[in-house]
Formats: sequence, C-alpha cells, structure tokens
Amino acid sequence: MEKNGSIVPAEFPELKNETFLRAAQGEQTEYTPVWCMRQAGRYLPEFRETRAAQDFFATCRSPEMCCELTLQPLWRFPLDAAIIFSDILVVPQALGMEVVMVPGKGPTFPEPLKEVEDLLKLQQKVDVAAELGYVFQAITLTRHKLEGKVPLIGFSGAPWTLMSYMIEGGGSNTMAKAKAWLYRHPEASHRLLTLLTDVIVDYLVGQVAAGAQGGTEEGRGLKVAPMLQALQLFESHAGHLGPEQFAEFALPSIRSIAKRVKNKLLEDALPAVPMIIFAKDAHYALEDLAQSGYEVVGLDWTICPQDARQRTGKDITLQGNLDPCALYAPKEKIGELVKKMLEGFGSQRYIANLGHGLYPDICPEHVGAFVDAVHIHSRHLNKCS
Ligand code: 1CP
Repeated sequence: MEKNGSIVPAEFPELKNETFLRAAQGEQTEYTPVWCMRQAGRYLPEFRETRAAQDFFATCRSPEMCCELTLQPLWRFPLDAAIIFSDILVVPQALGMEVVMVPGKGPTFPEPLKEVEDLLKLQQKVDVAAELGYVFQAITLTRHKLEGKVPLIGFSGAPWTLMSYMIEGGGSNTMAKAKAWLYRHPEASHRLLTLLTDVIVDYLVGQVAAGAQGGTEEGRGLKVAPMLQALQLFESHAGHLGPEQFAEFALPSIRSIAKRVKNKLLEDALPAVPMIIFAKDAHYALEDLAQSGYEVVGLDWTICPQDARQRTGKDITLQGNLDPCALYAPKEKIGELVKKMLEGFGSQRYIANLGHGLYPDICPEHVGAFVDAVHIHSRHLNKCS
C-alpha cells in the first residue's frame, strides 16, 4: 500500500459485501442494502469527540481524520456502504473562494459572489489533483482501512447547489440572491455552472482513480477491475427551483456530469462505477432524473415509494427515502415504517436510505434499529416473493 513513503491506490483488500453495488447495478440481492446520508456525523458521540479539537475544514484536509470519521459508523452498525467524510464546499474552495465553518451558524463564505464581475476572481482552470488531492488521499487510505468490508461512496455537490452557496454565502431559506442571478444574469449563471461542471467531472474521476482497484503506476486499470466504488451527486437545493428553472439551470449539468464522467473513466481505462443522483425535493423532475444517465435515483421523503416506482420505470434503482425525523419514533414504530417503505419500493432494485441526512440529535440506537429493520424485513420479503 505504501510506495516511496506515500499511499498509492493499489492492492486493495477484496470486497466482502457487494450487496450495495449489486442493487445499484440492478442485480438480484439477498436482502436490501442500506446506508444513511450523513452517517458520519454529529449524532455519534465518538464523532463529536474526534471533531471537537479541530476546525472543520482542517479535518476535511486530513486524510487520517477523514478515514477515521468514515469508519466510525461502520464499527457500530452493519451498514452496506461507507461514504467518504468530506464536504461539498471543498469545490468552491478549490475555485479560490474562502469558506469557514462558523460554530452555531454553519459553513460561511466571507466574500460571496455579488456581481457578475466577481466570476473573474475564480480560478478559471483548476488543477483538481493539486487542490483536492487531500480528498483523493483520504479515499485511498480509507479503501485500505475498510479492509473490503463494504464499498466506498465518493461524492460531490451538483453545480446549482454549489452555485447557490457561492452566491448566498451560506445556508438560506429562500435562495433569493442565487435565484436573482438566474433571472437577471442567465448567461453569467450558465458560465458559472459550466465552470463548476468542468471541475466536478475531474473531481469525480479523480475520486474513482484514487479508489480503483489495480491502479498501479505501471498499468493503471489495464486489467479491468471489479467495481469497488460508487459516486453520489448531491443537488440538495433542487427544491428551490421550479420545473422550468430546474430544466434550464440544473438538469443539463447533472446529465453532462454523468456522461462526461463515464466517458472519461472509459478513456482512462478506469472501472465504470454506479452513479447516484440525489436531487432533494425535485419530484417534478423525477422522470427526467430517471433518464439522466445515473444508475440510481435518490429520493427525499416527500415522494411516495409506489409513485416513484411507477414514474421511473423498471430499469432504475431507487434509493431512499425515510423521513430522518421518523428516527425520533420509538424503535418498534421505526420497524413498522421500514416495513411499509420496503413494501412500497419492493426489496429489489432498491437501496434503503433516509430521505435526507441524519440530524445531530438523532439517537444512534435508533439508527441501528433502522439498519436492522431493513435487513430483517427485506430478507423476509424476499422469502415470501
Ligand atoms: O462541525 C461539523 O461537524 C459540521 C457538520 C458537517 C458534517 C458532519 C458538515 C457541515 N458537513 C459534514 C460532512 C458531510 N457533508 C458529509 C460526510 C459524509 C456523510 O454523509 O456521512 C457529506 C456527504 C456532506 C455533504 C454536504 N455538505 C451537503 C449535501 C448533503 C445534504 O445534506 O444535503 C450539503 C448541503 C453540505 C453543506 C453543509 N456542510 C455542513 C453543513 C452544516 C452544511 C449545510 C449548510 C446549510 O445549508 O445551512
């Protein structure tokens, strides 16, 4: 694993649990795989302890810390996938913007984009390996330390969601400033979205290269490797756009990212990996999302499983969508809700998850109850079908 003192992406341990990857590719599974968005997070006391001493983005820049935080939930729960600990806002940082974590407030940009001219301050050509190499190192290290237990998911924010943070300067209830750009400066908005799309494509391909099996310096990927990773694109602010703005300002980049990442992986002789699109609150675009080039469509909890199945067709894997707040319910109730969700989606071509990330005050024991309920009820459903 170490070569000239540095960690290299090669000779990873053999994957022991392929259930998540099988479901993502549309193959039969013995049970429904499950993972949770934000499974590495503040609801875990050990996470709070590890994170307490350091600045959030300093944590993101430390491959050892990212690795440790990624693995923490796996020591507690029999999850079927890990997601690398990082944040979507490392991409605006790579474009030259400052982002700081303000305790009690969240991520903040001291100098957000205000005028169209501010676009010129951004790096127009980003050397992704130089700017985000620390994420790639975290992925390589984590792939080793995972010991093949489960696959590792890499991720990025989608262009519209990142653009909205870069203009708002942080979280916002209305996204009024970012949406004003779409109405007043459509051409500049497209320029920014294109710049982000270019960076995201290189960033996602770099993540696969960092975790791909057989990626030795002598013959990177020449042997076609088993797929040991997946990628998720987070369009967390899709719900602020209506159908028309989504079609104009979000969907084209979402489609382009899937197509370009897949082409680039092929060109670079890297393994193809399943891709997941999670566009929160974009129910109006469900049919389009199912056709946008991703193997898996992630759903928030406002969509009923049966409707989602009917609208997306048989050739797509769905992921989601229990309301994170359902985990405040007593454990028996969580079991009932999971059973209902599984009956709605069916146990195949399905990856169980929440409809959004875990909240910091959710009890870890209830997360365990959710994971166990998915495994138990899906095995039962499979036996009965
Ligand atoms: O101090 C802390 O620990 C801050 C909490 C925190 C954590 C644990 C933030 C700040 N980011 C993260 C990690 C993180 N972020 C992961 C880790 C892997 C995992 O899921 O286990 C991931 C995938 C993200 C992605 C992310 N960051 C998204 C997309 C998912 C989503 O929630 O919709 C978004 C929108 C962000 C921005 C962000 N980062 C952090 C916060 C509090 C926010 C939201 C800010 C806001 O809009 O108000």
